[in-house]
Amino acid sequence: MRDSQTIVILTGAGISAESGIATFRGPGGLWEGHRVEDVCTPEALADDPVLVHRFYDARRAALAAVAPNAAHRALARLQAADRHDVMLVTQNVDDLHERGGAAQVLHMHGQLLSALCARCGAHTGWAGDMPPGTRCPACGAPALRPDIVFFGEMPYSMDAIEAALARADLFVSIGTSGAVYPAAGFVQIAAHHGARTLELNLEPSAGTAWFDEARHGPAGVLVPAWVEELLAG
Ligand code: BJW
Repeated sequence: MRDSQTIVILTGAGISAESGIATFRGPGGLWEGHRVEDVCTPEALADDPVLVHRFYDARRAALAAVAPNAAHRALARLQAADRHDVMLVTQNVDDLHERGGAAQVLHMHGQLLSALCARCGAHTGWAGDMPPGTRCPACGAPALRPDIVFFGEMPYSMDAIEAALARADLFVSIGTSGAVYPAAGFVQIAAHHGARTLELNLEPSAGTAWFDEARHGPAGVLVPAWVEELLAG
């Protein structure tokens, strides 16, 4: 393996599963009988704001009871080693990469610990509950919502991510089902631009055939082993 590669890493719910956060499409993926596709839409927020805010209040509160696992820590070690140019992109809205020591993380689907003002667009750090009608600290409008990218909304940092995918030597997808776009299409973009592609997931994802190599097993085992291999090379 040659030195100083540009590496783009995409993580999904599977990397946080061993920390005790349920994945979306696996066992325990339903919340009070609702699919994520029914709760995470602008229409659901407009029609039943109490339900949507309660869903995110519960998930925000649950962060206090979980901790980063060996996979989060291994990716932080890879960044800290500074041998490679590593962009870490996560679909996860938890803060386990940061608490695991990652120096740089792009949260393309938003963050539980942030609030977005639907009126002025300000982003504000947020730790507690957020009932419908909570006032924005920036403009005062009663328009705060979870800072989460709902279905039909544009994920964050797409220009930076697409630019990194175009110059990547290696693209690695960890713990994601490949069910949700645009993230599910990153492997094709990276491969189109000449990157080698690697999947690390519990089981073959929907896009597994697009990857040059796929390793299947728990992230807490696969990711530290891959990082050690990369840093030893
Ligand atoms: C383990 C493990 C262990 C378990 N170790 N692994 C028709 C066709 C194509 C696209 C569309 C379409 N209709 C609509 C769309 C677009 C839509 C979409 O993709 N819909 C699909 C459902 C079809 N996408 C959007 O609307 C997005 N916006 C958009 O497209 O804007 C337009 C655009 C145009 C051009 C360029 C760019 C954009 C927005 C998507 C927003 C997603 N939001 C959510 C919820 C918010 C966050 C939150 O509340 O947490 O994000 S949905 C949910 O799914 C969440 C996740 O980030 C996302 C992905 O899920 P993830 O992470 O893959 O989890 P799972 O549960 O699916 O999989 C876990 C995996 O881990 C499994 O494979 C397990 O095996 C594995 N695993 N344990 C390793 N221990």
